[in-house]
Amino acid sequence: MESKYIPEPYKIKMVEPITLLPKEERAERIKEAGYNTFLLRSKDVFIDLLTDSGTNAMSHYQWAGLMLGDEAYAGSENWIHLEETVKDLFGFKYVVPTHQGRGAENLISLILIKPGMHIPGNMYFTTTRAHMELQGGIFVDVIRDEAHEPERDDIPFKGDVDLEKYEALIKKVGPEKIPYICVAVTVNMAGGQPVSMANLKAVYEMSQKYGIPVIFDATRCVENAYFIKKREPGYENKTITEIIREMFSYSDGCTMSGKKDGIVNMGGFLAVNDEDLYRQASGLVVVYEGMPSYGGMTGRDMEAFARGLREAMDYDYIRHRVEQVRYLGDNMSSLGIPIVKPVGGHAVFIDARTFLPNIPQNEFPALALAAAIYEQSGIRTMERGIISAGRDKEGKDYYPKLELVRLTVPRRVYTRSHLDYVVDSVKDVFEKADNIKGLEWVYEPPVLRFFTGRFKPL
Ligand code: PLI
Repeated sequence: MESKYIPEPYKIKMVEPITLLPKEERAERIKEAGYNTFLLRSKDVFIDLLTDSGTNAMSHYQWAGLMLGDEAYAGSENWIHLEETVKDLFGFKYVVPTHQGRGAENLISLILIKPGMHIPGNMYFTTTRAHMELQGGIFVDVIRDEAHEPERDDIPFKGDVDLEKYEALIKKVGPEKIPYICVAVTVNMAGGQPVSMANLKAVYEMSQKYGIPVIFDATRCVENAYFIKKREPGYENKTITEIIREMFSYSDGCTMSGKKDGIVNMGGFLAVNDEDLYRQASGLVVVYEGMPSYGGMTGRDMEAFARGLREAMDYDYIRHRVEQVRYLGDNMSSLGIPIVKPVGGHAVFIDARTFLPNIPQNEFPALALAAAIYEQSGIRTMERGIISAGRDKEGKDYYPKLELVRLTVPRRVYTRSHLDYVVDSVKDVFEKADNIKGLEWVYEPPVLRFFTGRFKPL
């Protein structure tokens, strides 16, 4: 049965042509890219589902805002607008701008993490954990167990922190060895799964008991708020803005990549309530990002970001965004294609272990599948499995339970017919899955290896 589709709550006034290369050329391009979809040229991609990061379409109101860019080195009006917007929407006292999310992750890690400290979180994210480890920190996964089971679709908030795991860590290492807990709303690597309000509240209460700050990764917080409205009793009549306000009242600060739920192409921030933390971050931002009144963003970027954050709170917008992703997932699932369930907020994740049962994890089934999907259809997707997980301090590969291919839907970019083409194309690959071979390394970079690593078929 076909899933219901909500019409786009926008009309198109500017277009960007896309082309589907002939099949032989696609095979050549992916080979040249070392079978890594990150290394394809954008012009060779027909439908780009690599990421929803910075790939959003801005509204006419945001584009109009670009013309109001105040490019002063200090004290830009657009910064004041962005700062006021963040304080108003999220309720924090202090905001430090950064060029994107990882700039904010760098600042908080530099300030709070000392070598040997443990940082609990609801599943790792690549850049977040990399910054923790660069400061000598040890990331500890405290997400509920079911988040690692792609088939489990009976859990509405698969991103929740497991409070027992969290408390066990506190008791084991001592609260003084935990600089903060990082709570991602939603959880990207678990398939875009949300965290419930009840869990956010409980995590905050436990953290306060032990004197541990709670830092949210707010990157996809609006999608999380939508899921709370839809799935958590008591929130059905609340606005997205009210839900966001309550969510962040259970935290001491956040990092945010504006490139996702900020509906912009570039931008980020760190927001906190503690004045001393703010002073330290303002000192460091000058070294790594730029003045505390731009942090690596242009004035026009900041204006678009402030406007994008407000637009993201609109119910019609966020409903279409999340339901569009669900439409893609439901239609793939109804054909028997194994995906992570329930479908998350920003992407459909194919379970590559089930799709390609004959390829062992150390032969990179998820990347092999991503390469095959490109070759079949010109659609670009992303590996989220063993390659993304990287190696530990001893140089051993992490073996994540989830070996996934992410089909990430950019905001306000593609229409229903694009998504239907995606479903048809993945179905074609699924029917010929036996022909897909595993891969081996040709070049492995030392950090964040998935971005630039190169491979060849076995
Ligand atoms: O790409 P940045 O530096 O603006 O943000 C880093 C970042 C932090 N947290 C989370 C949950 C992310 O998803 C994230 C970036 N995500 C990317 C690039 C993605 O493709 O999912």
